[in-house]
Amino acid sequence: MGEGTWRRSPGGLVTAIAPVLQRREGAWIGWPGSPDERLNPFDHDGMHLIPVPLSASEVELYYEGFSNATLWPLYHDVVAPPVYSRVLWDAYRTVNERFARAAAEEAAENAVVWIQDYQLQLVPAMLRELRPDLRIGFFLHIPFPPGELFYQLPWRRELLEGLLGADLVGFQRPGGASNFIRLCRRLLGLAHQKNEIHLEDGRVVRAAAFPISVDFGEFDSLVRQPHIVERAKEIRSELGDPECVLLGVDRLDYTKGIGQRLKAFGELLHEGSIKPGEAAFVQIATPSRERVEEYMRLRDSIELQVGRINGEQGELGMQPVQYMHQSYGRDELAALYLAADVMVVTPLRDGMNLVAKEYISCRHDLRGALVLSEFAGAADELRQAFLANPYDIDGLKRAMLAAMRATPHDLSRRMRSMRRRISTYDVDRWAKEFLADLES
Ligand code: GDG
Repeated sequence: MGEGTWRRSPGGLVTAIAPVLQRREGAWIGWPGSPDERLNPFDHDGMHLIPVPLSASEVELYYEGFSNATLWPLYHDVVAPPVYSRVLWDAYRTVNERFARAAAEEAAENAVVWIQDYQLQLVPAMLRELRPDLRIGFFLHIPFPPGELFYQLPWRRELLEGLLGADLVGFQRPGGASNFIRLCRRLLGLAHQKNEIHLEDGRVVRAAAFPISVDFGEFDSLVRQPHIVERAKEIRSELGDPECVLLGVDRLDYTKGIGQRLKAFGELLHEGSIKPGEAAFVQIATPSRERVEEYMRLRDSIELQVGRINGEQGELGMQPVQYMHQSYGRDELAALYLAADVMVVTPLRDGMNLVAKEYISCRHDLRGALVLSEFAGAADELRQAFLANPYDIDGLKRAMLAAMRATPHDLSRRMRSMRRRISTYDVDRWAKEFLADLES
């Protein structure tokens, strides 16, 4: 494949890791993104990439199956029913083994290997078995569930033992780390002291929170460029220059609470709290995991909901909800953030949520309001957002209205303090702190 044909996959993990890798001289071992493709290692975008192939059936069983139909819903409060299937599990183990072998072959003597996310939870132990000389870190980008949910998993012991192959296991929130430590005690009978888990062979595994962040500087300077400022103005005028632009940006995923925020917005219009033409809601729903059944169902239900709201509350030439099932470039995304008065981030459960932090990074004008779910990891740090429980539609409506009606003085006070936080704890600091802890 030619250099020009590579595209980054959307989503939080890639957004977070790419700048870190570009700044260090590491290699990234990963799946190139299309089935049955065998490629040699290559350099792209300042990164050394080592492709690990997946067959079409592995994409179905390992990626769409065990990763995204079993682990993803289980780890997100079972907001959709997880699929438990031994065939999927076998594929998960096989693919994890392949990644462990690839890392074992690539890593230099005593190198540091940092394994990312729920698709690879068996790799730490498999890799340690092959290469005991390595320093192994693992970071989970999604929530780690409490025992009450994790116990459902037929392979719960195997997953814990897989993670315990690492020297350091990182989570987004302190709650994830303590869930993990407690499970190691209850399920495996392992003792712990504070955040150190003591294994029977004398090894010590640390578990701690490292809240991930964004490249604050990149967004901050991007939105100061004239073409982005211009485009933001253009977006508002294309929307008919409403008083208020509300924005949602998510992968189309059932954990993101897109239906809840649309319901809240629809009710506000219906009951007249928002007047026709006063506000436009732009929902970018990036296509994601389109072959997983729950995602197909979600798409249908969101599109039905959007049609209803527009059909009932719109007028000819004026649709209150602008729904885009498309993927956008960085610049357009930044312009959208800059154009939005209210950013609406309402996941039912989310490891962190980078979109919330990206919005804050873009608002050097100290305008704009963030409505944020209490169930996003980002809510720990962004206390000055308009926090809401997305299951409580009335509460969500109140938060959205409060954000729309807030005074410029209130907004700038909130924004300044949130920007202070994100500019200090950016993605580089996240990586440095994790790696420093791992290497210590
Ligand atoms: C997982 C965890 C955790 C979205 N649409 C487009 C686009 N995006 C980018 C956003 C943002 C990223 O994708 C989404 O990140 P989130 O954090 O919001 O959500 P997940 O994808 O679910 O990420 C999450 C994250 O990992 C990191 O640890 O925060 O909790 O679920 O960066 O900007 N980017 C472009 N076009 C799009 O259309 N270019």
